[in-house]
Amino acid sequence: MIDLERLRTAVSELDEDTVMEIIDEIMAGGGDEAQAAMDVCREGLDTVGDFFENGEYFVSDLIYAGEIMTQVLGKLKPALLRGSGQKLGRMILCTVEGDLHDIGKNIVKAMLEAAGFDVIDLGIDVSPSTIVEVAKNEGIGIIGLSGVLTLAVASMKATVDAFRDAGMRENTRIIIGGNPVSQEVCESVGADAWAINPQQTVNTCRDWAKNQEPGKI
Ligand code: B12
Repeated sequence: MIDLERLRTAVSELDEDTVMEIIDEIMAGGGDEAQAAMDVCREGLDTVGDFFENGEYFVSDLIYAGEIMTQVLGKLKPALLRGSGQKLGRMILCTVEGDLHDIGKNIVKAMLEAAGFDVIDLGIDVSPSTIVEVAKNEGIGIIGLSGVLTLAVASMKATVDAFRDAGMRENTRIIIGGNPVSQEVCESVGADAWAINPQQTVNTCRDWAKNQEPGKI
């Protein structure tokens, strides 16, 4: 039995050796706890954020936490990617303009790929015009926007507005996610849905992909 509490503490204490030891143990045991481990690591990162806010940790610690999580995702990915074998089509995913955080986006990407999406990952700090342009050129109707900074909310709104200004809003489904996102934010931004949990993200996008009218999105 994997000690997930120990994993949570190890992430919050930036104890890389213990984190990797537990992750290796999970993968050696078949990877069944991979999703639970990701959830616990996310909680550990929340504590890292709290320590940063209290002044106990510095930007260098945030960078180190990011490196640890990137390694964790790399190791757990084969287990997270055990997919359904379905093909759900293509969608765009990125972190919005002004925001460089991509750990959450990369987790969501792994889960969407596992579910059967072909994810066009535009990366971080992506401008509204770039997202609209790729959606238009590639004929993509499902867009996932990630952001963890408070300022990401304004970028998400600018992106939704850019789709409307381009006359593409009606044929586009937009889901937003990340730390500052809530039902209230979703409504103020004008997105179609929001999620904090990758599984909920997958369920919403899967519903959209299955219900889309051929040629419409
Ligand atoms: C690691 C980290 C960094 C790393 C990021 C490395 C990387 N490659 O991403 C680095 C060092 C680069 C960094 C930089 C900064 N950071 Co920082 N960072 C963090 C930290 C500790 C963890 C973030 C994280 O990865 N969480 C774990 C992931 C898994 O969670 P998540 O992103 O929320 O994703 C989940 C869900 O939200 C959802 N989801 C995510 N994306 C999507 C997308 C869709 C479509 C959907 C549906 C769902 C979804 O699914 C994911 C899985 O469950 C947070 C603290 C925190 N509590 O979040 C601070 C935090 C976000 N950072 C903060 C700050 C202040 C900064 C800096 C300004 C610091 C500085 N002075 O330079 C810079 C900003 C740089 C920029 N312009 O973006 C603040 C933000 C404050 C604010 N309210 O705006 C936080 C909250 C810390 C704090 N408490 O003060 N940071």
